[in-house]
Amino acid sequence: MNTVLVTGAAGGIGTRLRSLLKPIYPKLRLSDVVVPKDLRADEEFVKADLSDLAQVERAVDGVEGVVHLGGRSVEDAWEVMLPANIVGTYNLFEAARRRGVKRVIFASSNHVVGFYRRDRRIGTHVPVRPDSRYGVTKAYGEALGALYADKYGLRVLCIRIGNFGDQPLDKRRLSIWLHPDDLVQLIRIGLEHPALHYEIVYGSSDNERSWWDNETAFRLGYRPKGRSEEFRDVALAAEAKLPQDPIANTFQGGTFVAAEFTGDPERIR
Ligand code: 15L
Repeated sequence: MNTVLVTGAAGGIGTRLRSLLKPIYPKLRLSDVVVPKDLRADEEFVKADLSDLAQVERAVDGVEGVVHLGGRSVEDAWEVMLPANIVGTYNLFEAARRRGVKRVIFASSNHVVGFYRRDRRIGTHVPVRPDSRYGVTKAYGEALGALYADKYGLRVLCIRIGNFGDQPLDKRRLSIWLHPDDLVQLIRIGLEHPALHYEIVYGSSDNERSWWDNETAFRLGYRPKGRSEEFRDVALAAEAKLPQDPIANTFQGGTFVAAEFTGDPERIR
C-alpha cells in the first residue's frame, strides 16, 4: 500500500492518526473541509467538501487506500447529517470506484448497535439497532461499503469504533474503549490483509467488560494491546461525578440512546 488518504484529518481521531500513520505510510495524504491548524510542511493536504463529488474525486485521485473518518461524528439535525454523512459517504465510495482506489476503511460507530441492551453480547452479524440519526448514517455507510465491495470489487473494512482515546473516560467506556495503537492495527488489517473482501469489526481494545464478540477481527489477525481494566479506578471515579440516566445506563449507546427517547424502554428487548 503506497499512497493512503485520510479524510476528516482535522478531526479528533484524524489529528491523532496523522502522526501514527505517517511512519507506516510515508505517502500519506490528508483531506478535510478545513485545513488542520498544525499542518506540517512535510504533510500533503487536499481540501475537500465531502458533499461535492468533484472535490472528493480530486482528493482520492492517485491513492490506493482511503481511511474515511470524514463527516459528522456525533448526533445532529438531519440537515447536517444529510450532506456530511449520507451524500458525503456516497461521494467517497463513488469517487473511490471512479478513480480506481483499491481499499476503503470506513469509520463506522458503536452507535449502529446502540439500542442493544448492556446485558447482551453481540457479534457483527446481528441486525443493526441504531440509537440516533448519526447511528443510521453509519449503518448506511456499512451498507454502501458492502455494495461497493460486492458490485465493484473494492476491498472494504468497516470499523465500528467504540470510544477512541488514551484511556476510558467512564464506566460505559470501560466496555467500548479503543486505544489509538489498536485502531492503527485495525487500519493496517484493512489496508493490507491479502484476503479482505468486505468485513465489519468492532473497534475496541482488550476490554474485559466488552459487550462485543470481535471474532471477525481476531480471525483477521487483530491482537489488541490496550486493556481498559487497567484504568478502572479512574474511570469509575469519573463515572461517580456524572449525572445518571436509567435509559442511557440500560443500553450500549448510552447518552445517544437517551437523547430524544420517549416512552417505555421495556418495548426494546
Ligand atoms: C462515537 O461514535 C462518537 O464519534 C464519539 O464522539 C463518542 O461519542 C463515541 O461514539 C462513544 O460512543 O463514546
